Amino acid sequence: MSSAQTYTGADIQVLEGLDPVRKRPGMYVGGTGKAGLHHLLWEIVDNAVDEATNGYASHIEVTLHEDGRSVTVSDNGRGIPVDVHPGKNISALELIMTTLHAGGKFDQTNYIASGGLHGVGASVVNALSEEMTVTVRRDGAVWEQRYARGAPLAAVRKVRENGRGTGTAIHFRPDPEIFESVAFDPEAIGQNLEIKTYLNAALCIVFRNEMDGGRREYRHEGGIAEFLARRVKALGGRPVHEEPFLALQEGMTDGARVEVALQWTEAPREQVVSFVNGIPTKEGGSHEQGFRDAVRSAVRAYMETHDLLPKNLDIAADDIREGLVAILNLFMVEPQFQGQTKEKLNNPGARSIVAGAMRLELERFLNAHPTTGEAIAARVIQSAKARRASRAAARDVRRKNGLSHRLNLPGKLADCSSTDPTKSELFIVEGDSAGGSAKQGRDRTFQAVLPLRGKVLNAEQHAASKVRENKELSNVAQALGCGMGDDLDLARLRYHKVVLLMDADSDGHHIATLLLTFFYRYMRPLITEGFAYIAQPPLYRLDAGRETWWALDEAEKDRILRKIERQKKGRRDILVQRFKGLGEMMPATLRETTLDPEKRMLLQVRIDEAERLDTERTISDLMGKDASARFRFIMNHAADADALDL
Ligand code: 0RA
Repeated sequence: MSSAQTYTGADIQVLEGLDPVRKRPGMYVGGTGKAGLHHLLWEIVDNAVDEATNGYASHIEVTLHEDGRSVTVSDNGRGIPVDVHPGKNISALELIMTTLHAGGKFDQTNYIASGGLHGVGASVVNALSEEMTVTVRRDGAVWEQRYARGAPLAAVRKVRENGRGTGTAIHFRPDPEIFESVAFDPEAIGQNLEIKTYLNAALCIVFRNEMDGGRREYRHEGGIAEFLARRVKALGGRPVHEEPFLALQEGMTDGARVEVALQWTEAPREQVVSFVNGIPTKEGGSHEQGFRDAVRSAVRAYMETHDLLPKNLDIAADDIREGLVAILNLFMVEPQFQGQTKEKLNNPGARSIVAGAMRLELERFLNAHPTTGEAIAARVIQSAKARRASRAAARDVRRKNGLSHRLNLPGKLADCSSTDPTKSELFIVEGDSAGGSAKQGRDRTFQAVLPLRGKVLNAEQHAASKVRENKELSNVAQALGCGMGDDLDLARLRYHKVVLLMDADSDGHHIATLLLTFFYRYMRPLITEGFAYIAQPPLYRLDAGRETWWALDEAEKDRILRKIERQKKGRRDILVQRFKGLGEMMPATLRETTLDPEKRMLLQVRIDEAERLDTERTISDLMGKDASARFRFIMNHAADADALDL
């Protein structure tokens, strides 16, 4: 391998100019929305992190400036070379910043670049920035070059002699002509930076937010083991064994490196968080396949050798993975990404690299820790049994449905007469008295009402078998008719609008959150396909003369009051009434304000697939704090959707 000293500007191959980037930005950064904007930053951060991963830098600073739309990333690495390219007569820095693909792939022996979307190079960020300034400390001096929309404003200039140390600082301001919004999200930046420090245990990243004067320092010496512990805690599932499995395999084919941390929990599903070269692969890919291969065959082999496989119980791959929480990080050269957001690894070889690196290690670990091995085997058997039970129950339902599709509906459901799901609506209502109002106020030809009374289980904190046993949730599932989990079949969904109608108080918020958590975990397509809604019953009624107004909240009530006062000059004859709950509302009022499609306003619950991982985190993190915080999350997402049925 050539050493740092032998690197010169001549090593950089010139490929092409930056015009294509500005013409088709989406091709390079995956879009011109919020995600694309942030990819610019991840690209620059990844270059600095690469410098750290390769052992040349230990400290990175990211500053979000006061305007909220420009950023500086600095590191104490070797500094981007500034020497002049002999044939070209321009400096290496300028070539790197103004030439497509010259970001580091020019010579693998010199510099292993991070790959994929983030490997497009700093030049892409430059092309899509209104303004960029690179400052390099190197060769005993400080150098600088400035650019506008990718074009240098002047040659590289020496700012100062006697610069101490080495490093690179890149300041850029994304181009509002390219991006729909240029406002960076401090929350997203902080999360992304923190993950980098889990994946590089030696790395320290400081994040300064000049918008609010905040300063965060991220450093996680425990690396991915610490990351795993945090994921397990956030998911709220108790671990079924104490010691996590940790593995690091280096020096494989093509210099690949695989790092894994995993632990089984009581949580009702699997969560693998995977990365390639420290870059999140939210859509999975071949490395995750290799990981799953290894887990499946290691656990199976262990259970076979120790005679832990029950007779007459068929163990599926899904049973082995239920409750598994894992972090997987693969380092490899030239990763290829594909998929919707270019976040899926596509190199076929990665599957066997990861499987080969992990399988024997995991089996050895299980054999060396019998208590752990047995606890894991017991967890696998538990989920196989639960799956068998729910299959049987589903078969039962289908059989009964064959006789009469109404036979198996919950007794409390007041169904509608329409059997056309596209025209039918189900209102899930809290409490019998609100249920009564809704039943009287509805249009029974197409609106059904299901009152809930008992406790709705938190689907986040209980195993699948417990969730299925919960009376209220199984009533909901039966009314919907579409099954759940593995057996979900949206074609059987009986209502294409599933509307949560809850009181506007904290209990109501709590129940809405629990129901949405249940949908999210067991009937996710109900949300992603846009069938879930939240009704908005009014909190206030205002009467003045013969006119009536409804207000959803305090702020709207005040707005209406001001309006009436302006018109009528004085508030003497205004009657303001606050509803304590839905049960207190007259059926006709409920119909007029909340049920009637001509007059109501429903919020559609929607979760962007691109935000899925964030949502996972948010749901898990929030299901333990106070109800109002949870509801804010739900409403924020609901409010992202366009208001329907205006
Ligand atoms: C090309 C070659 C060398 C270093 C870098 C690029 C480099 C890039 C970035 C981007 C952010 N921080 C960076 N630090 C370094 C090797 C230079 C040498 O051989 O000294």
